Amino acid sequence: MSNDAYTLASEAAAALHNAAGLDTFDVALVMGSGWVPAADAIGETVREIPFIELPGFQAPAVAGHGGKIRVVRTSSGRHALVFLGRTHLYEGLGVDAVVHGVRTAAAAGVRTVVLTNAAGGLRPETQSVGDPVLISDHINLTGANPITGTTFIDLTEVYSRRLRALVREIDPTLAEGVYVAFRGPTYETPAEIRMLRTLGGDMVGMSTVLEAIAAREANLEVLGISLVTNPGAGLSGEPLNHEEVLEVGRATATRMGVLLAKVVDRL
Ligand code: 6GU
Repeated sequence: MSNDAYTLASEAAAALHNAAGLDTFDVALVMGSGWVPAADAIGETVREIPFIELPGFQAPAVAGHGGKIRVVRTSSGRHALVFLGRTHLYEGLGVDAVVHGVRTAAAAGVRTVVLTNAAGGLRPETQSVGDPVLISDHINLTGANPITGTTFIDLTEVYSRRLRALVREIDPTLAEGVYVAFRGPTYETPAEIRMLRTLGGDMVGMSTVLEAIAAREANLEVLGISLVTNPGAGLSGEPLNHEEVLEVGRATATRMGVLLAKVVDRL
């Protein structure tokens, strides 16, 4: 075992190849809160491997984050690694733990990663609760970065234009937006939400951006999709809670699952 984050990801990938009995995977999907119920629609389960059986993975701390990798065979015969749960920066395990899944997927041979999340909507004028929104770009306000050292990485097109166009061919009604990430675990104040609207944000959450950066470092093509589960604080007058995030996920599971299944089949 090694302390180096990239070596640890290679060890996890080897364990994954072993456990799955496959030597390559086509795509990885990270299912955020609210998205786990949609996972069943992606394809047929080949195997499930609990995170705790793989080097470097942590058992998730939060309800709605399942804590295992499901190996799925899609209807077109592709193999997907479906991460049922992710580690968040607010858990305090550090940035390497947050991006370990993406680095493991890259080391396992994946070329494309689909990052999903539940997000607060910053544009209630045009967004409805339960709408998926394609992430066109992000603003990283977590204060963290998965890359250390002097490797300068271009982030001009973190979220692949090609993949966004492909998803809009499947569902032309989908909007695009800029995802802003805070560290959490608090939701934002109404003043912060007003700030984010001024800054050009469209959705706000606590995940995805660090994984997307790590994926670009590994040269993976990234697709990001937010499920808007509630308006940001102060926009609706209602207080926010995690249970409502999960409830919107359950209510939209079929639509999100069908969308993801079509996406992975067309990659
Ligand atoms: Cl309003 N904020 C953050 N940071 N994460 C969320 C959210 C809001 N709604 C769902 N997830």
